[in-house]
Amino acid sequence: MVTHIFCLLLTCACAMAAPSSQSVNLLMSQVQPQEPDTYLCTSMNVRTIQPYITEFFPHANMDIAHHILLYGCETPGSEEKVWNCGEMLSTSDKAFKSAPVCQTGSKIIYAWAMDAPSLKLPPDVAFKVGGDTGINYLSMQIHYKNVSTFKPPQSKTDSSGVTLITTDVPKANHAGVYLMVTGGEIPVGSIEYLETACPYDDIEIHPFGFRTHTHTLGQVVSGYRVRDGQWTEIGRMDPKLPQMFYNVTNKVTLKTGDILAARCTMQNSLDHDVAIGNTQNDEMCNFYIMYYADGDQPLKEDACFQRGAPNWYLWDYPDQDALNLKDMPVNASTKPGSDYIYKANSTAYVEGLRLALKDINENEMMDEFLDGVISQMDPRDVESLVTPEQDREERDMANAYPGYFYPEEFQ
Ligand code: IYT
Ligand code: CU
Ligand code: CU
Repeated sequence: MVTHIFCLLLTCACAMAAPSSQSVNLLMSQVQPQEPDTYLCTSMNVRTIQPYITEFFPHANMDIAHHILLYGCETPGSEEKVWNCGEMLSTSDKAFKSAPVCQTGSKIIYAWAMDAPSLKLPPDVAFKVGGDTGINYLSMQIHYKNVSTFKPPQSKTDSSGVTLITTDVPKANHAGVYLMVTGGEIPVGSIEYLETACPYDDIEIHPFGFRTHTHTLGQVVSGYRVRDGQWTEIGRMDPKLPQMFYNVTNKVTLKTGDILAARCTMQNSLDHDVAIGNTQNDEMCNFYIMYYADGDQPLKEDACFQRGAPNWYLWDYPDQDALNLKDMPVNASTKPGSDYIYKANSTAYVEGLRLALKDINENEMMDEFLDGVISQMDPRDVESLVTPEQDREERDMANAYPGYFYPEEFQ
């Protein structure tokens, strides 16, 4: 009996010393940013916390903070308690040193913007940090929009941030984020498509959230899985809406043999060309996929980058048979809830489309004639045959890639 009570006490004491779940605050330490659009970062070493993160509770007010991003870093951007980590390093508040969010190995793991609620990962899913995950620090970036309350006479301070629910009980599935990203540029006065696609060749994963990111020129960002030539939307969003993680459009899985594809539809109404780059005056084209996978094996590759316009469009993807562009949804450049199609019209796009369609026509002609006919003909005659007649050309063009749009002259 005595030992029995002793045991009970012991279990109880152990449970108190190491509760299986803890909440951890990652908050700004009473900062007073003085310039609008200041981006501040603070970080924490993950050795001090339990390794499985299952939930995120934001503490922020949308009148003050425009967005919060939480990153896992291999090494933090700075040793400072708080530093300036803006994409637009020009608005540098002299009170803070400037440094990137992470020095090395950055992975986005949570995003808050405007009215985003708390994020609870699916049951048995956690973001793992520490150990061999490559995540040694968590860095939090807050974009301060309105700073008037931090100036005299109010001189308030800010402690916005995120509370993490962590546990040391291993979860069967781990969460991760896959990034689709392009380079490229958007010519003055045009609508342009920045596109990327990659073969998926890894363990089976289950996407459950997506986030889009562009700066001011983005109109629509959409992402897809292509399996057996069939396109399925993972997510589609107006990037001018809060750039947080939304639920996927379709709960599909990704496995070896699939292709991931994404498009940012950009409209440049400014008076100069805009290229992809790291400041707010440049553009970005990002489609993030938040997923979970069985076990804790990380992906070999967690980003898909292509050069983007004017040098790369989806018709430049090497395996066109597998990509099967004619199944690309026509609403890829339409904002959810609207039916307006943003049709690309840049010179590179129009020229590229013309060439891509010419290839298709030639291939189809070849198929029809290859057996027998061509082999018996004079090569010069073959050439005149594979050059399609005008009306056939127009019909084929309209049927070839429904997800692409034909400039007036093609219609
Ligand atoms: C040039 C570009 O597109 N930069 C993006 C993508 C990016 C994400 C991560 C680049 C790096 C990263 O470690 I995660 I290097 C970019 O900077 N996107 C911003 C955040 O920094 C993540 C965004 O809000 O999506
Ligand atoms: Cu912001
Ligand atoms: Cu950006």
